[in-house]
Amino acid sequence: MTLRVGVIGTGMIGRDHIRRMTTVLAGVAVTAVTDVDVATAKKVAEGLPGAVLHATGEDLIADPAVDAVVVCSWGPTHEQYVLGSIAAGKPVFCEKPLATTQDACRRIVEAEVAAGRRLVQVGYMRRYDAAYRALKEVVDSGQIGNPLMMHCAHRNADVPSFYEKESAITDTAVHEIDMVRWMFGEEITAARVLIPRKSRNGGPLQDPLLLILEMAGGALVDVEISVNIRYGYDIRGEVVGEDGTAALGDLSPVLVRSAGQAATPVPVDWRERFLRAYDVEIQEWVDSIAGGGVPLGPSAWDGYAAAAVSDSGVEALRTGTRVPVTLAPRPALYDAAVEVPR
Ligand code: NAD
Ligand code: ISE
Repeated sequence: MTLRVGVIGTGMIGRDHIRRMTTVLAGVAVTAVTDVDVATAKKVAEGLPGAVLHATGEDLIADPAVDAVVVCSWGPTHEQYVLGSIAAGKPVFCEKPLATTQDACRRIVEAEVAAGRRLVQVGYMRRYDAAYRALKEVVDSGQIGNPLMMHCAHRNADVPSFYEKESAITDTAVHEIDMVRWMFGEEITAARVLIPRKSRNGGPLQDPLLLILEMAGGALVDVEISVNIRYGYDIRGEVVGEDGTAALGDLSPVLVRSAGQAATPVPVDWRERFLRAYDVEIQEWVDSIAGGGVPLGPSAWDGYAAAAVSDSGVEALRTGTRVPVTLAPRPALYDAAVEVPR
């Protein structure tokens, strides 16, 4: 059986997910698209034989030829489309963040709990990345002892002009926020932000930033967020345990020795670095919901928990203080939701 998917938002990641669903993955077809940028959506639809171009996301969700929805529009529009999909009883894969505030994510969690079944998956793709999965296996094996700290770096060569000061937390570090909840299997309890000297490449942004996260079990996580580092897209992570350390390995399969230098290519952007992770993520989503199953990846609860930490991070950035994270009680629908079944 082929899962018929409608895609809302045909921007950068929308087009990338359409490409993988139509040319890389199995058991899925894109049957409908929409975007407020009608010209782009029309062009995308023309390249998809049989696909319908809808005027609105609501029309796409209601289309009987759409079994499941993929939301790739801007963050502030996610809530309305995820709630619309839940109301229609259709599975929905929503790119991160689930919504831009924890209150909006709460409303999604409440709607899903009222519906009585898991319909939502959030696009936190690092859980599907081979390097992160290998790192988690080492941590879980106990080989390096109890994990005490994690050092992370999230570096973008540059960011779009609409990227704001808070985006460093809400749009960028939110990946680390989700990843460490999964890596450590526990919640984050407080956030702080330290502000170093400003990069001349950062324009109006405060760039870089250092986000410090406190884990429920006492471990500390530091995240360097540099979004105008120019040299490429570089994602780093090292867990420090009692008896050893474990880090994400070198990412390029090739090391070139030439003209007196040994060099490894650095990915240009997230599309290149996480290419395979996105493929695995969407294929596992398709396989999990085909035939009426439930999505097994990052849940609406995970989206809510990440947004709550992100809200604390934004407040810490604004106030320069340590800001605790307060989570609502987790509904039973999400028991064991921090762990991704493998
Ligand atoms: P983009 O600006 O390239 O594309 C977003 C598209 O959404 C645009 O074409 C815009 O016209 C459309 N849009 C805006 N409002 C809409 C509405 N109400 N209805 C329909 N379409 C609407 O942005 P992008 O980089 O593709 O990011 C989109 C989403 O994906 C964001 O939430 C972003 O955080 C997320 N993202 C995730 C990753 C990842 O690594 N998982 C990477 C990049 C982007
Ligand atoms: C973008 O939206 C992503 O999600 C990328 O993975 C991240 O590296 C980038 O900073 C975000 O703007």
